[in-house]
Amino acid sequence: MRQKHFFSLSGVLFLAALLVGAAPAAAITIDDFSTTTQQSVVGMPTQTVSSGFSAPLAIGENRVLGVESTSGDLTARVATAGVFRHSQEDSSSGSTSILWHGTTSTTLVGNGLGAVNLQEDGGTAFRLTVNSFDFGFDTPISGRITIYDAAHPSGVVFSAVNFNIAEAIQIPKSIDIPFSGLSSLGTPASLGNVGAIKLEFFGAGTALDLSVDWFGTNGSCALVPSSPEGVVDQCGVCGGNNSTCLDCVGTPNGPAQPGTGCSSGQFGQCSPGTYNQSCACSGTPPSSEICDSIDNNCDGAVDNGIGVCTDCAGTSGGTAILDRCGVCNGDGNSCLSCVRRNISDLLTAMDGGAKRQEMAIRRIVKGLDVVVNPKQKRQLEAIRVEAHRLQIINWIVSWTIPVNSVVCDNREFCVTTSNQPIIDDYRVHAEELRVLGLKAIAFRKRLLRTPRRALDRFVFDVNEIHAQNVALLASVPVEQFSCS
Ligand SMILES: [Ca+2]
Ligand SMILES: [Ca+2]
Ligand SMILES: [Ca+2]
Repeated sequence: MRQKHFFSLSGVLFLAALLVGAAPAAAITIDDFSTTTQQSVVGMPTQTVSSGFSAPLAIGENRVLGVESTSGDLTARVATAGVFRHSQEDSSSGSTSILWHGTTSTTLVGNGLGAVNLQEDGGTAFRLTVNSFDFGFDTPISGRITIYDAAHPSGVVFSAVNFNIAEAIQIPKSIDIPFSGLSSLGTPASLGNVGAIKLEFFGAGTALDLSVDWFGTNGSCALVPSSPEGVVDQCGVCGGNNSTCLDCVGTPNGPAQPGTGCSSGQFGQCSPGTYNQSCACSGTPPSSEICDSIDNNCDGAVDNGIGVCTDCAGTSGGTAILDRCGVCNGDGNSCLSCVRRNISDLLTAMDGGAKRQEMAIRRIVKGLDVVVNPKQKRQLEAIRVEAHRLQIINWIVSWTIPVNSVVCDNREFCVTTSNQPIIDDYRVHAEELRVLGLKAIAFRKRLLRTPRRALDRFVFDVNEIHAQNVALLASVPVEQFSCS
């Protein structure tokens, strides 16, 4: 039996435990093993025995001790000193276990703890505080922690982590077993939805004594969790009563504060309100009913008690209302004075203009490849690369401007975004292309005899194409409007 339990899982799950400093820090407590009367189960050779005990301060308020002996005597005991002891005689093998599942029943109840969140206080590991371990004949003791997912009452979904204690312990020592070491043979159990927990120790054929003072996690709140309350309140306070994060109407983490909107619970125009300094929700007071499609006197009926109202279209009892522009039944857009224009032609011209600037430069340096020395060849290549780089930038910049331009006179209902940074960007790079063109002409002049007329033509091209591109910018709308 021991072989089956220990070795079948150990290959997958074995994890050397981390040994950390002495006294236990505050953390979720699963069990501190306090008890009023000693609880124990003893397994004689090849016996499996288990027994449940009430334990008001342990998780689930109960614990079930078990022993599975394959040879010799083993004892699992929770002593009144507040410790769990695993003891075995010489030549004994087998395991001891403690199961917490909210009941003294020895049949596993996979959701017996409710749905405990073992990470709610920031814990990252199980923590065992070991009071003593004799490590006789240098024989280590192995252990395993198993958590069962509360979504599966039969206990079929579980994850487990193995650990090893391989040193003599004479003064209390905390051993952290990281949650990250949990493995499962199928669907993993959720650390946030734990319904049962089991701790086991496996003896190894020799006399052993292990004394454990405390079992829990390494989180920040040393309380025993209960479901659904947990150990941390809604305000994030360990053991708190939700009182430290109340809004002005007494809801934890609620939105109500003086000055925020609220509903007064009344009808009509009296309904929307604002919390005042004493957190009373005050809204518009009732007024005499008038024909305006609003429940002015807050009695739950619109335009009542004043005869038949005529709407803005002159219809008796009609429902037409004035829009924000003062138009009866209007769509609210008539007063915006928006002009919509598709400027894709303009953007195409800007894009093409940048390409023409690059092409002019390529014409200037044409034919130089055969007359340059290696150093000049690098300069020549640099001119071509830079011309192309600047062209690409202005190509992208051109199409950053929205193709559909909307310009409105009435800014009251509109949000505007400026196109000026884009325009300036294009202008800067167009000028850089012009300067690069003039530099290319000077470079050519140094290297290749070129007729005066041809040089003048290059200069004219460089300046003229640049001037045409800059002139296009005057047609780009400076602002873009978005009206609702
Ligand atoms: Ca204890
Ligand atoms: Ca009314
Ligand atoms: Ca009214």
